[in-house]
Amino acid sequence: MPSAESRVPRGTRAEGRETGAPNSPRTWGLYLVTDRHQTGGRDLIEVVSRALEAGVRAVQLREKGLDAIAVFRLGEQLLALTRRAGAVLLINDRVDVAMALGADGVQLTRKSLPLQEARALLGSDRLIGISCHGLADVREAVAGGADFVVLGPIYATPSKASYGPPLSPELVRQTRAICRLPVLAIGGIRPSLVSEVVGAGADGVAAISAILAVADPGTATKEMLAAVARGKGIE
Ligand code: TZP
Repeated sequence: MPSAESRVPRGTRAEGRETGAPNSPRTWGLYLVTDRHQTGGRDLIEVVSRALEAGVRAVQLREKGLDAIAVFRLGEQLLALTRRAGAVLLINDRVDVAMALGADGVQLTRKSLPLQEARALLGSDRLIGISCHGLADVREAVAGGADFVVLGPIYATPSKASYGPPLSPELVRQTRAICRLPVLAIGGIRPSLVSEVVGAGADGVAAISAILAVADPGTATKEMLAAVARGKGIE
């Protein structure tokens, strides 16, 4: 079996975290989050591969309600695709699955292992993103040594009713003021809303339905990436 090092593409881990290197969360632009229920009956792997071909550089495997073995099997397939595309794969919540796969990191939520425990298991080379729903979460993520935060839901989203009403782009601004980590805005993000969150200080966006639920995930990916680049004044 190849070593963990040989399975990780160059520039995807610690060295890219804070420097703005190619696979730093600061430069991902779009962080694609999976949800097998939102593909309109299409195969999830197929839809994600369209997005990767269109330029997605970071994918989060977030499949609620699956056993560890099912998440692991999906992760194996996605890891092969992300490696080929030079993208990173993070696993939602399951530190054990991320380690078993040799994935690039985890996305932790309030219900996950505490950040310090996850870091002790994963080491400094793997990315740890924290899902934040307010400034208290952000402060905790910063203090705990997270690599980046995903903040939301910023706008109303059909994908996640459980976190209550949308938070607003103003929270992105407040987060930027207290947090030097890369910040990705999530929740109801569409290309037309990107300039608002990037203008408020987000380094990029995360999305499910805008990519997975549309007829053409490749074109949607390109539009989202272009919107982020425009918002950041890169194009
Ligand atoms: N966390 C906050 S909102 C959300 C998650 C996982 C769902 C985002 O889905 P969509 O379809 O991009 O609004």
